[in-house]
Amino acid sequence: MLDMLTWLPENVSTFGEGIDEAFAFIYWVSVGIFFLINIIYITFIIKYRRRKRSERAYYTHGNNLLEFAWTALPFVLFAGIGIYSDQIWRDIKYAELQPNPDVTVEVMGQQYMWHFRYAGSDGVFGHREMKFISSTNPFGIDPSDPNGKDDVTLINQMNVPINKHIQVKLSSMDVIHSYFLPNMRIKQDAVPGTWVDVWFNVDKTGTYEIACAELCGDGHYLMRAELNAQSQEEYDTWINQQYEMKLASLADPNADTAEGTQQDTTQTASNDVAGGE
Ligand SMILES: [Cu+2]
Repeated sequence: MLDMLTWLPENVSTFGEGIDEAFAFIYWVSVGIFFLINIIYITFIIKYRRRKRSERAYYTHGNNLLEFAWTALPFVLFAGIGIYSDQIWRDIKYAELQPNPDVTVEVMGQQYMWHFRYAGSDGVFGHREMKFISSTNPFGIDPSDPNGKDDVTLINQMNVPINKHIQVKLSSMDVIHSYFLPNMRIKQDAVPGTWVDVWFNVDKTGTYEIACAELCGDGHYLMRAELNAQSQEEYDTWINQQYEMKLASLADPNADTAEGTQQDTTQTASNDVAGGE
């Protein structure tokens, strides 16, 4: 019952082990201190109880050695945890230490869905600006930039190849959301008006949950997407299909648009995930 660590979802991230070790270390230190404090507490209640009705309370002005000890010990403990976890944290969070990306995906949070954007077949993201953001243009892609025309956008579905450095550029178009990938050991706030870089590297194919971890309104619980981690071949096939659908929709704007089709399949897929739990 004590071992809540088994509640953690499967780790499929290359840096997840470090996070889990730090988590376990802090968890067991807390469990140890919890029992230590309660044992001392109960012992003292019994040992120093009033035995006779006539017994008077006795006051002390403290003990310098004791006070020094219970100030110094937590200081050493917290400073130690800080130094230890920074070794893990820096590789994940420090922008200048992030590895060169193999794939870059832009992620935009919106009440209550996630938008994903891939550079088009030209490999270049079209210029974007906050002022162009609208319900039909969640990333604010500049309509006058030809590079943006073929960019692929998806709702609630993100595909990535395994064993590759995935760079996520994260933002929000309304309120603060939090991009949470439990299996990747990633949780990062998405803040309107600013872009934050996040990276991960999945080492196992599969479908994983993407959730919003910041209470963002009454539909917060609906804000889920899925991450499909694929082999490089599968991913290449998938992204090429996306390029083709996008180019087809550009050539014939009246045809059933690629985006519409993607939305439909995504909807079915997320229902399956939700129903399976
Ligand atoms: Cu949200």
